[in-house]
This record gives sequence, structure tokens and C-alpha cells, in this order.
Amino acid sequence: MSLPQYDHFIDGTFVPASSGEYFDLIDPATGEVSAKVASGTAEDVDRAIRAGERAQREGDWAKDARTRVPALRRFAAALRDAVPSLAEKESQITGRPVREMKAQLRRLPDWYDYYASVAETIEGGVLPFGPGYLDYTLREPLGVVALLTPWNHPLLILTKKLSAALASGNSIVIKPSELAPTTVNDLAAMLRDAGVPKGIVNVVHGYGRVAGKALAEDPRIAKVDLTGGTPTGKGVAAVAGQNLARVTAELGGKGTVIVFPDADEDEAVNGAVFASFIATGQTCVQGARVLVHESRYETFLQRLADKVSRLRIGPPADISTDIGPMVSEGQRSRVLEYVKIGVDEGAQLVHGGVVPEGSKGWYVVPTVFGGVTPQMRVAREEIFGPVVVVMSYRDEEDAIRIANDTEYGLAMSVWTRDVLRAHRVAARLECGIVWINDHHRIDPASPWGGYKQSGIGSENGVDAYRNYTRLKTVIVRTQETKFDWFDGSGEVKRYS
Ligand code: TXE
Repeated sequence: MSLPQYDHFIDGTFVPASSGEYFDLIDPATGEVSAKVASGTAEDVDRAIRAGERAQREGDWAKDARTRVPALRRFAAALRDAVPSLAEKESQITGRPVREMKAQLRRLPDWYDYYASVAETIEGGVLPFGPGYLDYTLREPLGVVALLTPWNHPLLILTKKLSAALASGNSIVIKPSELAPTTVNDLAAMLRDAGVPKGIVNVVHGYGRVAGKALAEDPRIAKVDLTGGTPTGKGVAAVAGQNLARVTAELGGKGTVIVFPDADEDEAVNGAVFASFIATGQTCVQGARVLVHESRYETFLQRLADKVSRLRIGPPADISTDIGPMVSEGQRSRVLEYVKIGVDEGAQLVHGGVVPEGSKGWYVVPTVFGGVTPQMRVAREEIFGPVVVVMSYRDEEDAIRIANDTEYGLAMSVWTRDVLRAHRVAARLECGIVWINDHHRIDPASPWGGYKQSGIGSENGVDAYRNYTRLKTVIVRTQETKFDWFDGSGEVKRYS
């Protein structure tokens, strides 16, 4: 049986890899090759950027926001119909349970509708420059921008960036993760069919260190928007900085779930398991550390472990599966290595930490560590898998201190029924996203980005749209009076 082949999408059409090279895509549930994907080079990147530059010059797309709105709305409608099939495809390539992908992808059209509305309604500014002048600002697209995306939520993360970049009029070159590259091709074709002009959206597949690097370091790229690991983000920001390209980066995390003694315990146990094990734990906002007050610690740990032991490990395509395989053999090795580190550090392995017996593919039994202290590596480093560490704290001050004592600062959740405490604690947490009595919720209007080593800038909301534009100030002289600074009068009059 011949394998499906995924080509680049450049200037409105699918084109083969210029090098003729294709790499294997592995099915995480079976370990078998499932497709061949174009291995992009600097040559493919160059073609994509040239197409993007031409699309900026020609036509009205980049010049007039109103031409973009109908295409974005048509695309959002088409995407709604395509969600079921995209969810199945995305579940297959990532190994994530199809139930999760169906729920997640259902939200995607909202982003395109939201940014169509922003493009339609955003207002410019008229500034108080002083008498005799009119001063106003124009927002223009940046030009050609690069989107470097990861494998864990392929279409959701791409959509957060793409919807804002498109609505604000840029040309885009996407380099999807080499581990999850397929569904972006469907999206590119649908965008073309919805009326997005050719050259506005381009996709170059390939490895980060080749295609991604060529894209990030190209001086024609005006902005790099990346989601990935913190070391990758720093490397990409450094090369983009050489060109004074803008950078938005959503990077690693070590999210904390803080459970206060007054929280509803059922809700908090369910919430903590949701925070930790959705996406088989492979998500930057994972509730990887659960902090429980010492008076409730033992019962909470036991209840959490009981719930985790009942999660159903199975094939991603099965609607009843809770825990699918990890995305790759490499990610699984990393998780198993951290399990060993935790045990060696003296943490108590309460559940999981092993490969399920007889499994093919990259499965790990969801893992719960108790008896963890904040200094342990399993409490500090990003594992990015189905592992949760449960720690105890003495009082509110102690909980805040432990929660903030990490190099990361992406997301945390606070579980309490005390409204005063909820807001007091939220204000003191050093992170970009705080949920109260919830976790993982996202909306196109709600900014999403990290503090500290979790990134720079944010996605979503009107700010993300603005950050895909550059600001031009137009200063207009409206007075009729003549002006000649060098009129020989020697008068000190206004010249600035
Ligand atoms: O991400 P990478 P990977 C974390 C998580 C995971 C680790 C590595 O800890 O274990 O990152 O995952 C492209 N120049 N997160 O390997 O390498 C790459 O091809 C330009 C957190 O998937 O950071 C991909 O398209 N581009 C994260 C994208 O960058 C480069 C989600 C991200 O790749 C490049 C995923 C280079 N030199 C992983 N090197 C989150 N915050 O959600 C790589 N790329």
C-alpha cells in the first residue's frame, strides 16, 4: 500500500520538496510509518517568502481590512464542517484521544470569526498634536511573518497565531512540527478555497534545525511567532533578533494547581486530574504540580491516585480512551527517565510510571508522585508527559511561595470557594494565566502568554492583532500660515 504524501503549500499550490527528500511520519499508537512528508530546505523557504512578498504588493488583501473579513468568515464556516474529519486525522498523528481532539477543534472557527470582527471594528487613533495639526495613526501589516508550531495541539496553536496574522493582513509562512504536519495542509487548501489570495498562506514542512532555522534567520521575515520548548525559543529569538524581527514565543511551563482547604474536594480532585492528564500531559499549561494543604494532603493524594488509576488507556481512535500514547518514542523515553529521577530523589511513586504490558506504540501508564518536595527535579523541570507531582503546604503564604518558586510562569489554577482568597492569590502568582476553580480554559479574546522562562508576548485578544501590525504616524499641517524657518528673522518659533 502506498503511503500518503504531504507536500509543501507555496503560492496557492501544493509543491514537492525541492530536494526530492521526504521523511517518515510515525504513527504513535503503532510505531509504524504512516506517511511521507516533504523535507524542506532553505530553497523551499526562499520560494515561500518570495510568494509572500509578492502577495503583500499585489491586490488589496494587505491594504484593506474589509477585503479580508468575508474570506475569514467563509473559512470559519467551512472549518466548522471539517472539524470531525480533522479531529480524527489530528488524533492519529499526535496519538491524542479523539474525544479530546473533537472537543478542542470545535472551538477553532471561533478564532477566525473573532479576528474577522477585530479587523472589521478596530479603530485607529487621532492624537492631540496641537493646534494647526491633525495627527493620526495607521496600522499596517508587518509583511511576511513566520509561524513555528509544535506537535501537541497542532491546529489549535497554529490557529491562535494564524487567525491574528491573517486578519491583520500579513503574508505567512508556516513551519509545522515535523511530528504533526498533516492537518495544516488541509487548512491551507481550505483557506485558498475560502478566497485567501495565493501567496498569503504558505506551508514549508521539515525539520526545525533546517527549514525552521532557514525561516527564522531570514532577514525578510518581519516577525517570528513560535510555540515550543524554552531552549528552542531562546535560540530562535536570538537569530530573529539579529534582523530586528519581532518575536512572540510561548514556551515551556510547570503549571501549578493550588488546592485550598475550603475547596470542594470532588471538584478539586476532578479538576486536578483534568489539569494534569488532558493531552496525556503533553501541554504547556499542564497542572504538573498539585499543592494541597497539609491537613488534606493524604486523603487528596489517595483520591487523586484512585481517579488516575481508573483512566482508560487505549487507542486514540477509540472514543472511550482517556490516555493515548505519547507523541514519539523520544518523548516517552524522556518521561520514563523522569520517573527514574523522581524515584532516585526519594519521591513516592503512588501510581503508574511504567509502560503498559504488551502495548505497541509509545504508551506510559499515567503517573502520580507523592512525598515530593519543591527542590526535587520532578517538581521543577518540565516533563511534558502524564506525570503529576503532589506536594503539601502549610498556609497560603507557603503555597504562593512554592507556586512561584520555578523558572517558569505560564499558568496556574487556584481552587477555593473563598472569593477574597481567590483574587488575593491570583494577584500574587507570577504567571500569565490564572484560573479560579478551573483549568485549561481558553478563548480567542483572552490573552495567553507566559512570564519568566515561559515566553515573551502573548497570543489572543486585540493585543495579538496589534502585535501583527506596525504603527505609522501621519502628521498633517492644516494651518494656512506660511512657514520658513530660514527667513532671516532670528525669531524663536515652533519648529518641532
Ligand atoms: O519542540 P521544539 P519539540 C516543549 C516540551 C517538549 C520540548 C521539545 O518540553 O518536550 O518542548 O518539543 C521548530 N529554528 N514543548 O521538539 O523543538 C520545530 O521544528 C527554528 C512545549 O516539539 O521547541 C517546531 O516546529 N525552528 C510546547 C517548533 O520549532 C525550530 C509545545 C517547536 O519545536 C528550531 C511543544 C530551530 N533551531 C513542546 N528547532 C508548548 N509550550 O506547548 C526547532 N524548531
